[in-house]
Amino acid sequence: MFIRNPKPWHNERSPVTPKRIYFNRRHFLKSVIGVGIGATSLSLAGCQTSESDRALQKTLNQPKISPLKTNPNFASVDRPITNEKLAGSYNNFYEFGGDKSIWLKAQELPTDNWKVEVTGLVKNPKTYDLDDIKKQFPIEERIYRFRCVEAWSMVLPWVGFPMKELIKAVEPTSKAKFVRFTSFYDETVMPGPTFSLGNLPWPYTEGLRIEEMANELAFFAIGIYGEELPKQHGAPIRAVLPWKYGFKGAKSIVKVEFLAQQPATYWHTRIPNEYGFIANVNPDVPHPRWSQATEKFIGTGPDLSWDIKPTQLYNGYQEYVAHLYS
Ligand SMILES: Nc1nc2c(c(=O)[nH]1)N[C@H]1C(S)=C(S)[C@@H](COP(=O)(O)O)O[C@H]1N2
Ligand SMILES: [Mo]
Repeated sequence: MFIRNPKPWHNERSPVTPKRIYFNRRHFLKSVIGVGIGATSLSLAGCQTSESDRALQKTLNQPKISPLKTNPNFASVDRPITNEKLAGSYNNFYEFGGDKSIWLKAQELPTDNWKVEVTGLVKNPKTYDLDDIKKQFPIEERIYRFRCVEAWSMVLPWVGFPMKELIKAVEPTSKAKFVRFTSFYDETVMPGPTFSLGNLPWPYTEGLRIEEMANELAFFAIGIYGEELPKQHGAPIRAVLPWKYGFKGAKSIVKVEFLAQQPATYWHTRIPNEYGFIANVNPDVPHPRWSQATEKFIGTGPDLSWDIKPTQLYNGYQEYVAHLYS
């Protein structure tokens, strides 16, 4: 029911839809998350539960992660946490399509018996399953700002563990200078965008310099809103890098490789002049097709309006990461 006819703007070469278009989708979003928002809204109070809303809610009902401890250093930010239904119905996951409404299609992602292979230039290569991960690493909640390169933002409560804990466990050798994350890919369940983006270099890959990965902020998420990750958010494990644009945070990771050279990554390979490898949030570096000086903090009101906020350098996380780039 969320299928739209291809429009000329679908041909834009972007991990993303041009913002003037997708911010006109408020009515669509409203129809999907009407009930969650309606609870706090006079105009929508007591409104009917639609079938799509129930289907969405079902995708968001995941096993609780417990015990759940919030890291006191990341217990809040300067703005409220984004509505769960908005965050779970406004996603980028190009394997399942080129628009924001992939949440239903993403339910095809097969997550049973998930394995993450950690390999490359490390002393202790290991293939982890989800139980290993939950047992071996200190799982905690962190509230992070989230900034997409498309100039919208949210605040999301992730559950997971710092990437530096994985570094400690596998011990990269002195030759390891970079890490590459590879997302799950299976074209039989992942149709990709319906519009043409040219030859896409699947699987989705992203990467970091080792010092970036060892930073306090770099995080592997296995949950959100206190529960295991819904598929549309990149179940069962994805990267979260709050000082970088959202596309750096690869979803549904199956492989983590430690490398000597900077790896080719998905968007950088596809459109190098628009999506860099470093991709730190920076108000002074415009995207070639739009400014990054401000952002739309979405889902701030009962009608899914947004606040325009000035973009912060490193998304407000200067104290943690500025030294990496001096
Ligand atoms: N495998 C994969 N990971 C991905 C993407 C994608 O298309 N495929 N999109 C990225 C982009 S552009 C963003 S903004 C975030 C969105 O995460 P969310 O949908 O959980 O908010 O995921 C990132 N990780
Ligand atoms: Mo993004």
